[in-house]
Amino acid sequence: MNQMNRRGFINLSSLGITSFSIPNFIAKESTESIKPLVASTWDAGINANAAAWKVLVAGGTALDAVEQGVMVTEDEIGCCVGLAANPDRDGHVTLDASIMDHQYNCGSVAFLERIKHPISVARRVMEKTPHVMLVGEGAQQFAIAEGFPLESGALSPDAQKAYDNWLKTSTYRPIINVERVSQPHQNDAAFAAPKRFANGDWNHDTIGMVALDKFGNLSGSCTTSGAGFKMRGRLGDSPIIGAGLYVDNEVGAVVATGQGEDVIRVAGASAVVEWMRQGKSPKEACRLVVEKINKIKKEKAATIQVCFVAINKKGEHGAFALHNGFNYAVQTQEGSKLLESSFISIV
Ligand code: SD4
Repeated sequence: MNQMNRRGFINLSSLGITSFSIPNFIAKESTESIKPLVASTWDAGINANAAAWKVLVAGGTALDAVEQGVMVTEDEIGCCVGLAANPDRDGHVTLDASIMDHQYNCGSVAFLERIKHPISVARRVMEKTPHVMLVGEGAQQFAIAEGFPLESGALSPDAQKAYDNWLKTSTYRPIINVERVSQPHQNDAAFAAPKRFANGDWNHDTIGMVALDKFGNLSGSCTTSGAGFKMRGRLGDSPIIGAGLYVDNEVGAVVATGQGEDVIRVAGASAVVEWMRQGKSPKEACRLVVEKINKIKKEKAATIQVCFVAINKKGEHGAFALHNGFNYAVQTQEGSKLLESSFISIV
């Protein structure tokens, strides 16, 4: 958290303010009502949406779209999702992913090593096992049995560099998605590592995607390396159904990104869906849950980022974040766009 962020952070809840108007220049979310539609977290979502869109315009299902979409990001070299990501503090890349369809079917994997496409393993868990979640060695064994190749486990050259740098201080400060990479902390190796993500510009490690297909069905997916230099065995919200991802085909689909621990404690994605069930727009629903996290975290909210992206059955989309800097990608028949999310803090 840089000085600007600290000074600029306004804890509205502590002032007793629970609603406020969003300046027009950041309130860009649309209320268009169309399908198909796909929306993803962050700018990596542009490429991921393009792959999902191919599935959707060909008349495919939202489930296929959200799997194939995020696979693009899992494959991207130099991206923070997938095997090229930063390792945990013991030097291993461990991946989490989840997927959910329009019939409350869901699958997830967590603490998965050396497998390139965790999202596809999550889908196999959903479709081929009586379980929802497989973790660690068991998840890897299942993946191998399903024909997924076991990759080398070596860090990518950039991740190796970042890890070597981090080892100089081994400072563990799980601050996710707050720092702009172009303004890294001086003398803080924990923040130096994300500089390598020159294309993404932000310290984030996740892609979440939600889609509505031409049949009017919703699905969602989420895949992540979690948090760079995390404790070995740490899981965030992304593989936890109801926290990082939730889909209720009667209502809407939601994904989260940011500090997973704080998304888990409010069952974030599920909570956003419930607000939409009560008639809130996707953006309003996201805002209400972000505000709850803000209220719970008090002054500590200044040190974390939490963001939600939501779509509803009508094809409306929206997002809300604790802090400035979150964007999300949307593709519809009108084209592809990157939208800035509204947020609570002013930085
Ligand atoms: C986690 N929510 O593991 C993920 C991290 C994230 O961009 O979203 N990074 O907590």
